[in-house]
Amino acid sequence: MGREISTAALFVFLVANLLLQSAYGTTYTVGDSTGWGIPTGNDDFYDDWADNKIFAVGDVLVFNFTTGQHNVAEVTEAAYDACNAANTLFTVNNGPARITLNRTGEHHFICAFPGHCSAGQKLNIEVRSGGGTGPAPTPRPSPSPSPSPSGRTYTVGDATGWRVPVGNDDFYDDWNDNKIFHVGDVLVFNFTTGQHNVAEVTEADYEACNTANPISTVSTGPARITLNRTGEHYFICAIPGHCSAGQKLEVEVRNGNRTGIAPTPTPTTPGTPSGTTYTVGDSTGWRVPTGNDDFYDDWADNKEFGIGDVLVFNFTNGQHNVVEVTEAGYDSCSTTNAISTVSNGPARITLNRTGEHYFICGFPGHCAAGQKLNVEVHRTGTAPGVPGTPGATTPGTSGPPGPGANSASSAVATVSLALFMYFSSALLF
Ligand SMILES: *[C@@H]1O[C@H](CO)[C@@H](O)[C@H](O)[C@H]1NC(C)=O
Ligand SMILES: *[C@@H]1O[C@H](CO)[C@@H](O)[C@H](O)[C@H]1NC(C)=O
Ligand SMILES: *[C@@H]1O[C@H](CO)[C@@H](O)[C@H](O)[C@H]1NC(C)=O
Ligand SMILES: *[C@@H]1O[C@H](CO)[C@@H](O)[C@H](O)[C@H]1NC(C)=O
Ligand SMILES: *[C@@H]1O[C@H](CO)[C@@H](O)[C@H](O)[C@H]1NC(C)=O
Ligand SMILES: *[C@@H]1O[C@H](CO)[C@@H](O)[C@H](O)[C@H]1NC(C)=O
Ligand SMILES: CC(=O)N[C@H]1CO[C@H](CO)[C@@H](O)[C@@H]1O
Repeated sequence: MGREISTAALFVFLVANLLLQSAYGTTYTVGDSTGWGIPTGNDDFYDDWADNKIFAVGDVLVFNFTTGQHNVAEVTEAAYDACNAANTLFTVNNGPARITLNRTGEHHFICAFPGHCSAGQKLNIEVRSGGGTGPAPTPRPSPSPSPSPSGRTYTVGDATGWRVPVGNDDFYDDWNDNKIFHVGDVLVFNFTTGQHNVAEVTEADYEACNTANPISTVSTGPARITLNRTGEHYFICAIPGHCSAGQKLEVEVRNGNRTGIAPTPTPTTPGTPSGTTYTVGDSTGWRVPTGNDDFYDDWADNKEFGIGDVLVFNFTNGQHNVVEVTEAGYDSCSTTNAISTVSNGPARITLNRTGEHYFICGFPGHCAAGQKLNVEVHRTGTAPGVPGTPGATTPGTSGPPGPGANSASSAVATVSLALFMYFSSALLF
């Protein structure tokens, strides 16, 4: 049964894929002969490149770069604007990278190598629903259904950035003095990662420069912090000695909002059922297990995961990270084609799709020593009494290992996507 389904599914997929490729997929080499690198003399090089092009679902972008010198990461709009590579949607490390445009709307790509994005190695494109390179029948659709609250952005300390002030302990007080902050505004703390960080703390901890119980800490600079609530906010650098030397900022955020900003700027993801939160490894957290290579397998063993559930990987920044990888990457402890990487702990990862999920630590040797987790997510949440359909995602054992080792569920998912893309494109004619 399983073999019949996956064979039939594979056939349909191949046919659909052929039709798709022959009819629609245009391949673009990003930057044409320049390829994907830091542009020289023109920060807007990739904007200019994209300017006169119309992209459609099924088109392929080729990012041509030398492996190890650049990479390509898809990021959110906010991360694109800030050149923040900390939470990419996915990263491809091997060039040339072929990326198929699977969905409509804005796509934001950056090079995640330090400094590259801010020097202009970034690309923002809009993808239409289909029709490839044919004449464009419709005007550009409105970019995004979710209105991005456009608060004012302040760089804390202006050109000085976020560091221990010299000669004036009240430097950040002075900076802040004549400013009025509103909900939706963004503070950019510009600092060198590893030399400073920014922690939000309570008033008492601010006064005492106590770094022990921060409300939140961002270790990757520049850090963009959206002011989400009214009232006083207290920020310090949690590196020893920095706060008491004046690297601290207190701001008051007002109730009012700027013209055109919705009162509640950042609603939670719509349609996501509130799930169960699991701390991976419980009190052990996420680290190289000692004495039991199967520690994380054992941890996951008696648990049922559903869409909307959250995995918290608790680890110390710089000592571990968490990388979602393919089954092959998991088996071989390779991050070469990572789906996503989170470098800041504790990392909260929402389980967005059914099927198998593979997480490893990307630090050398950690995965091989057992810092890896494989979970299966069922369609339904973890509400008691709702049966899952475990047979649908059991990896096939009938075929030989190798290129066909995809699970039946991912084949079906791929076919569904291919058919959806094919039929929705066909409807245009
Ligand atoms: C990528 O760039 C290299 C070096 O410029 C070139 O030789 C190669 O043909 C390019 N590949 C693609 C797919 O454009
Ligand atoms: C597009 O979909 C395919 C098949 O699901 C997937 O392998 C690929 O990573 C997707 N590409 C992007 C850019 O999401
Ligand atoms: C952060 O500081 C560096 C070095 O001073 C500067 O080059 C960069 O433009 C600043 N970034 C932002 C976002 O202000
Ligand atoms: C603002 O709200 C968003 C969404 O709830 C959250 O992810 C973010 O961390 C919040 N920022 C701050 C500074 O609290
Ligand atoms: C993460 O681990 C640290 C150190 O073991 C602990 O103090 C903290 O409470 C843990 N955080 C979470 C979210 O579990
Ligand atoms: C889940 O979906 C949200 C919103 O699309 C995205 O920001 C997040 O990265 C996704 N998480 C995973 C693990 O794919
Ligand atoms: C809470 C609040 O002041 N909301 C206002 C935000 O701005 C919009 C547009 O100016 C007003 O309509 C809201 O009343």
